Amino acid sequence: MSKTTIKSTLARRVWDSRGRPTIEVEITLRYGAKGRAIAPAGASLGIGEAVESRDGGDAFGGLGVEAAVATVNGEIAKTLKGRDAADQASIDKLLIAVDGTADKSRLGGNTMIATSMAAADAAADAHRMPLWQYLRDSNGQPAPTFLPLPEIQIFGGGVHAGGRVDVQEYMVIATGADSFAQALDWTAEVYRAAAGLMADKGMLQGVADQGGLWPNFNSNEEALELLMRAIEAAGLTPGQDISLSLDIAASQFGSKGKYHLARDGRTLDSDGLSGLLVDWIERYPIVCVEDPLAEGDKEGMIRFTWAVGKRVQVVGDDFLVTSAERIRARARDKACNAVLITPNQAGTLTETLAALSAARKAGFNAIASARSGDSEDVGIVHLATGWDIEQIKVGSITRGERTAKWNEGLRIAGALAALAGEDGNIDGPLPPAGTFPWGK
Ligand code: 2PG
Ligand code: MG
Repeated sequence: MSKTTIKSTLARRVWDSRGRPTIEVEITLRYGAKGRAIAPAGASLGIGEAVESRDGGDAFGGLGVEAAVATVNGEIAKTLKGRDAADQASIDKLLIAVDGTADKSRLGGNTMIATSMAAADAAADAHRMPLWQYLRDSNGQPAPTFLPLPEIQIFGGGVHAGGRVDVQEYMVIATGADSFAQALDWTAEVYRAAAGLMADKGMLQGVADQGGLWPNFNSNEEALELLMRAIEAAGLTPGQDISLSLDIAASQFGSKGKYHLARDGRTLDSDGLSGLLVDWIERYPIVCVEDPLAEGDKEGMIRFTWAVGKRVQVVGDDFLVTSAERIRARARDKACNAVLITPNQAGTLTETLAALSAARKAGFNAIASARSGDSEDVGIVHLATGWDIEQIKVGSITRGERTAKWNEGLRIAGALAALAGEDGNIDGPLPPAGTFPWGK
């Protein structure tokens, strides 16, 4: 028996940011240390993601998690009792074995990721450390030297905004910022300026799923134009201080050969969509494009990456689904050059870390990501910092489930400074020069 021996595992049904049920798992260890985690949920799902356990039926549109809660309180609690929460690989291996499916559909990816993360959180608590620090310490690594560079949504779109525009996320990256805190400051000014410009035109109509402004635009490109004006109105220089990033989430409006841009009233083939995006990249300071083509359009992804991959991050989200195997295969094909690391797509922490290692071997940059249906859980910020992930994406700079993460980043920045004897940058240093294609 050690201080990280699992005594009990308990699940409860809680709520996510879309007002949908989700599962929280709480693990208690032998001498009272506790950890917990809440599963997030995506709206734009990749085909290869771990499958969620949802009850079906009438209640909550079929999205209930009673079965998942019962599984944790019964089968999983029994399996984990007496196991070592500090041995993450064994805990996750057990969960995978008990599930027994290739897509995690028996226990549910939501059930598994909440359990897996809760175990890590409990082990950290037993060591009286925040999770980011425990992740380092347990591997004998020194304290992190940077926080992830934020990628922050200004306009929502796609399935996060009822299809009002086709592009799913219009984001900014503070490519000129000197610190994590400054990146947030600048982005908050851009968000405020964008809201002001929208209000002046009578276009301000609330927010989308992740707190980005509602995309009340007449074309997909109009959002880019307004974003440029907002950056300038905030007194910042587009392309220097602040650059643009898009999540096209192309699988949501098309597949190989046929992409229907409803807002623009046109249908493009793979090269047509690629060409449109390359044109935008030439005319706007876009440094990052996620899922530019559909997850099944590998040839299109290869051609797009060949065209812009030297200067732009081509990020696989639905295209890679945080799978080590897919990252390896698609890196060989040169079908993208960066990866979104989204733990609930993988289903366990160990598999998420394996995906990150595969990305490192492939020379890909990584972006830790929350989901569009999220909660006050801040685990993703701890993983990003503890694992040296160089970027993070958790939605906009509004709404509690988003600010919970940014604010936790600020706390971690303070903790890193304290560890460095207060001499460090209390605003949170960012990854070193040479990390990103844009130079800083
Ligand atoms: C994405 C994510 C997060 P969702 O596509 O990148 O923004 O959205 O959680 O709906 O898959
Ligand atoms: Mg995405």
